[in-house]
Amino acid sequence: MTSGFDATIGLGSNLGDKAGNIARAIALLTAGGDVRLVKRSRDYASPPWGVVEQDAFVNACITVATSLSAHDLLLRCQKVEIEMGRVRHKKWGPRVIDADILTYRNETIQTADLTVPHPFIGQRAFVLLPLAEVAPGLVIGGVDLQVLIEKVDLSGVHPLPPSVKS
Ligand code: A4P
Ligand code: MG
Repeated sequence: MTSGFDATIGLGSNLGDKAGNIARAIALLTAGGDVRLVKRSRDYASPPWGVVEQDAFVNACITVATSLSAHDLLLRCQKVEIEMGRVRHKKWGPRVIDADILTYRNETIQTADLTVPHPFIGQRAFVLLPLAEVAPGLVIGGVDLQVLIEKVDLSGVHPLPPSVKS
């Protein structure tokens, strides 16, 4: 384990109760005890990236400590997506929940079903800003997270006030 966590995970939702979906995904990901939540970012509101004709997203990042391999962690993420009713329609299209592995230890992984670090981190303010909250000293592909943040368009991506549950 490095810096108290093994992996960073990015979460996104733009259907239904978006913040509620993020909270539920974190609870499900960490329910078994083999993936332990180390730190959670605030939720961020962000305009849709990639496919822009869709509803705005809520995004967040977490750091986790885990004994699972990167591949088993991916399977856990996919299990949670399925459990939450995610149906894959369209690349980059609307989703109840998306859970992506952003980094795993300081490994570089390039297999048919897993690319780590996640290839689009450097282009996505909705990943970089919450990631900086939970893993400020992170280096991604040899580049400091803070340097990546300086290069990206941050407009429209802002933290949401904590949701009040009755
Ligand atoms: N895969 C490869 N590497 C990874 C990884 N590091 N983590 C594979 C997770 N999965 C990884 O993903 C397709 C395949 O990627 C998986 O089968 C897995 O084996 P998917 O989630 O089924 O499909 P997708 O949604 O089309 O692709 P992806 O890459 O998850 O979508 P993105 O890139 O996350 O983009 N705008 C805002 N503001 N906020 C968002 O959260 N999200 C997207 C989705 C687009 N625009 C957005 C947001
Ligand atoms: Mg995904």
